Amino acid sequence: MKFLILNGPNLNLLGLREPDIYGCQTYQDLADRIQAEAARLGVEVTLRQSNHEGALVDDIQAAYGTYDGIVINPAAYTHTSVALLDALKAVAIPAVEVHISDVSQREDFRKISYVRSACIATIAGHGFDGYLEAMGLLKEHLSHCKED
Ligand code: CA2
Repeated sequence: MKFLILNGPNLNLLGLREPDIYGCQTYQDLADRIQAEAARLGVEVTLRQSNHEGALVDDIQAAYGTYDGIVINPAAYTHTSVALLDALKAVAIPAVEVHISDVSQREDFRKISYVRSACIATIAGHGFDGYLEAMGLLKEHLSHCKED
């Protein structure tokens, strides 16, 4: 089972600013935790981060036929991007939307997610654990699919 873990703009800056919202740990710490969880679950993961909407669309398109699941934190593009929504719908790979912070408790514009309707679940406000929960959820979802 192969998962693509996609992170959007500015998430490469984790740990450097706004620790009250995003915590003190860095993007590399996140990557290490994801790799450790992948080993525990027995799945393969590829991590990608981009500050560019088109590059994220390219990554989603390229996932078709290669990856079984996508974990995506589109960051600010969550609240603006029809392009990411369309790409997720086009490839139809089971995807889970993750947010480190609880977007439902922040500014109104963060309550809107364009990608949500293309995802099987949204996990928000669980910090880095949300990514690990998303991987477990995808694994469970895909195992059920294979039984059908
Ligand atoms: O809570 C999340 O995971 C977000 O997707 C993070 C995005 C934000 O635009 C979404 O509304 C919620 C922002 C990521 C920026 O990350 C930073 C990391 C360190 C310093 C500054 C920003």
